[in-house]
Amino acid sequence: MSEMNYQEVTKLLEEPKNVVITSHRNPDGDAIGSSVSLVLILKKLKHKVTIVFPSEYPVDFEFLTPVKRAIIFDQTPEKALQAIEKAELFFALDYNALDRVDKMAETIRQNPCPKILIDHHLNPGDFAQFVLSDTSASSTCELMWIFFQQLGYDDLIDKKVAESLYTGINTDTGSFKYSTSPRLFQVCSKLLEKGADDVKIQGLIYDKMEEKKLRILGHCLANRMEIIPEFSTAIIHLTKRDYEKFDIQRGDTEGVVNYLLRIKGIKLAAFIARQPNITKLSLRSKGNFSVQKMAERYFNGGGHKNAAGGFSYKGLTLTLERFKSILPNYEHQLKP
Ligand SMILES: [Mn+2]
Repeated sequence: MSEMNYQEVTKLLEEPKNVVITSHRNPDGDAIGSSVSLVLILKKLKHKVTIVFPSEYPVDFEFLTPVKRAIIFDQTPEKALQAIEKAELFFALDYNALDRVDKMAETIRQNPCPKILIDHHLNPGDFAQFVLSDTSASSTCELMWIFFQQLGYDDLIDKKVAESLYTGINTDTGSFKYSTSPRLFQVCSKLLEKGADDVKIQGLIYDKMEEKKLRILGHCLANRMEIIPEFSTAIIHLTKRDYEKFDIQRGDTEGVVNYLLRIKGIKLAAFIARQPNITKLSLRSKGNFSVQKMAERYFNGGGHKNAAGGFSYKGLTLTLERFKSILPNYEHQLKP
């Protein structure tokens, strides 16, 4: 692995090439924004550019239109692998290791073409010859700006490129709630100078909830929320009847559990819902309390320290009882 050698990269990009851009499984705003910005720039330089994602991207980001032509490995694996085999120059954006691209990894390894990695996660892998890795960066999109500047491509950054980069920065910082820095705001200032319409982009990303989803959220908060102050815990549960009445489909209740953590003093939040054969739990926590351990130990699950999930074969009432009965085991950590 070597650092980014901009002179060599400039040379690589002088002649039109078959370029493949990849990002991680379940591509998010940063993965999509960085990939799209690079497509737009490289097309101006007459390269043939293909985005290959391991799995589908959220339709929410289709306003960055070049993403619609991305090849999705899960949908057309042969097409994806063929594109990677034919690559003369390869980009890995927003991921640090080949295990993030699953079954595409071997084909990527076997293609001897030059590879460029741009990423902000810890421990960048050694599969790329050129690496721009900065864990202090908010996002890969912030690093794309620096990459383009170092290559002298400032003139190629137009409104569309700027809006792609803004999308990744906005989503990876939780709307500028974390991972911010003086440099980030400088970059954003430049993006706005390039014509990025930040208000429009935020509307496109966030203000698109279906009426049904907001009504489900309202029902959860008004009728299904329970607070257990002595254990700093909040619970929302949904019954089988709720699912029928509100015609709740997969994804309709996503994010509901997070609202509980907005309540002052709440350290543990649980969303418990009756599914056809099991009762599912989504757990969230603040600070040091590990819902991962709780999910592993009591609910056949796992995840991360502050976000985990699990299930029980018991019905809703029994699962709720069980959840409440284990809270005293965590009294030290959960007491206000
Ligand atoms: Mn990212």
